[in-house]
Amino acid sequence: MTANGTSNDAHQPVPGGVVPGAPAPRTAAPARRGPTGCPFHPGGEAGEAGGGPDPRAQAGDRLTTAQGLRVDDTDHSLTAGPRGPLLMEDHHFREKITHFDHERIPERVVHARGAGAHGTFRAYGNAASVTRAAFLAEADRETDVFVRFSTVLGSRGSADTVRDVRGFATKFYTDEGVFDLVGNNMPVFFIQDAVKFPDIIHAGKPHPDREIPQAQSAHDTFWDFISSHTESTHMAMWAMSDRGIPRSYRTMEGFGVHTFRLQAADGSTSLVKFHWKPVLGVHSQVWEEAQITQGADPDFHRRDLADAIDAGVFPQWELGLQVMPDTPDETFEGIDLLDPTKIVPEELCPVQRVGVMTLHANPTNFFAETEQVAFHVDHLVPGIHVTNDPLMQGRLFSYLDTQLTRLGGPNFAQLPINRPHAPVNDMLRDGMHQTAVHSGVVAYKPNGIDDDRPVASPEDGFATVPTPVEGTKVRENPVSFADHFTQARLFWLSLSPVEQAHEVEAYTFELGKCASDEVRARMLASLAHVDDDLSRRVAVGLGLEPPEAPEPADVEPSPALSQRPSEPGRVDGRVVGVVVADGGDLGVVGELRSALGEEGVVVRVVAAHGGEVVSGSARETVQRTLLTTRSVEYDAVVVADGTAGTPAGTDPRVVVLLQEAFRHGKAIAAVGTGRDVLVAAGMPDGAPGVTLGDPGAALAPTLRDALGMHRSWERLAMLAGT
Ligand code: HDE
Repeated sequence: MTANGTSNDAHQPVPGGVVPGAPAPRTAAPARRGPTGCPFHPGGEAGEAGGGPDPRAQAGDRLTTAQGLRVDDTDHSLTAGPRGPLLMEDHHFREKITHFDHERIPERVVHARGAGAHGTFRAYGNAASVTRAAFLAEADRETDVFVRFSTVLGSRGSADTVRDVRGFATKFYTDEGVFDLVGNNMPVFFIQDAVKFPDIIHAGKPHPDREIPQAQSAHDTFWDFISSHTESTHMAMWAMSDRGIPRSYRTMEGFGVHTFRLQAADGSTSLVKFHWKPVLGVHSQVWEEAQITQGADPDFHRRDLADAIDAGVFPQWELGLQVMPDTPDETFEGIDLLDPTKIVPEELCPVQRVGVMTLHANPTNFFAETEQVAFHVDHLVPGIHVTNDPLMQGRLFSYLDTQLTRLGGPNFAQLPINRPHAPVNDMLRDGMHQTAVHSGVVAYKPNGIDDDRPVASPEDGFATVPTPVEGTKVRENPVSFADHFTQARLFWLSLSPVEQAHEVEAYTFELGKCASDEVRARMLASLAHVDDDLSRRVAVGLGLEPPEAPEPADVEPSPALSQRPSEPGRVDGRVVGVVVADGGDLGVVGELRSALGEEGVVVRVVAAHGGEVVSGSARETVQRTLLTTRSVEYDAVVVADGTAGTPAGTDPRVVVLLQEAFRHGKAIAAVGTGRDVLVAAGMPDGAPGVTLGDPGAALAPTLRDALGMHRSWERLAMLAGT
């Protein structure tokens, strides 16, 4: 044990006289205990190293007070007689209620609503030429991660599927310390300077008078801000696109947004943008579906993530790097790499995949892990460095600062979810909620008492890349930050016609919810700078005069920005709902399960009643009734043979289910007389993505491909009139 006390050993007798001048201890320190009374095991915590109960879990099978006192009765307060007043003496009542009164901590000021999961990152090894960060550079090295996905605007209890930006924050517990990649599912940001962050967030949050609307951008203050800060136009285009309403966290891309400076072992540096590429492809809901989901299942994304992990369908993303030369002007192909409202199109600089992340475990306790996890842009490891992007610079201050309030003091790094998986010897001492028991008397440098330990590591510690800094103190943007529309136009022109129609619909909806004529007019003027057709179509929807559009910029579209797949992708965790009835054909359920189950497709039985459906000797357990389900739960709907004329086939809710699935571009199929149910629901004959008549086994390949394309894009095009 060193004098500054880094040992974890329990029951270590402290030898007297080791520290000159310190009083000689007479007794050994007591055995250390976890927060719930379990002893720590030597060499680590119980449950982690040597087995035994996890010291962080509740211990024993008896109800106790926080002091470990067994409780005789927790259902009756101590009163002066059965009808008398409560007595102050009731220690159990006071402790229980006091603790309850303080159960909440402040929610995150942004990104309050989220869900997390544990996993592993495995490096391919090809990043070694770019960074010395071992977790990226060494082939097959595995690093533990915790990821938290989130929305931005809503409160902790708001719905998952609102139109919003999604947070995608990853904590890598590397051997060299924690690295946090605190990104979003969109590659650009609304503002170029962090000093405006409180303004954009105040504008996006509910109006302060009535606290309405919750978790929505469709209101005056948000669009007042966006239309007054034209640098927001590009990001707003992303938020109004299908990216603003993801199908699942599992089908979202992630972006580090800022340009980082990476340094290789030989000292060479590059300017780099981080990307997460979902193995399942990038997919979204459609707007009506997202709205219905907000009511039918506000926990849709949280549930989807947890269910997938529970089912062993582990979500995966590949980490990608766009590597650009570190030139003095920090630009690439004319794009200012310090401007967080700009992307570098993948066609100009390909994304090189350098590793894969697999999420394989749900949190044990939401509060302890997902709520208490503390990310910080400044949690870096050797080989990964920040740049002068003014947004990034501001974030370097904000994340540490916010944790002090949210997690109640400076020791949040000691919370189990935030603990590094590398030795910590920081000489930070005391403070609220100190859980380390530092021994020794030395907590300063230099020191002669403990051989000047701990020592700095000039050879492999984190050393800032020496970059020149010069200039006059000013409050102004670089001139190159002034172009606010070219990349917004690039985004628009890169979308397929269906995606463009969704974009128009989103703007028309959002501005249609604004009461201020001035805001709507200003926003239309902004859109006219992006594209004449876009602003005209939105103006028509709003019933307003389209503004004059300036001469459009000449831009090359980036096909990589479109979400429309060119061929069927993976279908893991996709859900097929099969509507069945007593006495009808139940065989289709098993046929689809055996044909699609191996690829991770979930087949759910939907019927008019709960329990089981029975047909002859066949029976199937019902997973959803027409009362408990809604179309948004399915990626495809099948109506089984023999359903027509039954309570399931004639229930008006089946009509709603099918019509919604139809409008949302989902695959629909009917077997045998199931066709009559489709006809009764008004499905047009021969509509794209609607399959009639095939028995289950023959249906499976068609359904598989349809699920792999995510939607019937032809049907969506037909519905959008494009
Ligand atoms: Fe954040 N952001 N942010 N942000 N951010 C927070 O930190 C902030 C920005 C992002 O799941 C807060 O711990 C400023 C960009 C994510 O716990 C806070 C600016 C990007 C999360 C904060 C930005 C992000 C946060 C609130 C400058 C994408 C959730 C609670 C304009 C690259 C992390 C907290 C989690 C959270 C400040 C801009 C992503 C207040 C000042 C750009 C994913 O510190």
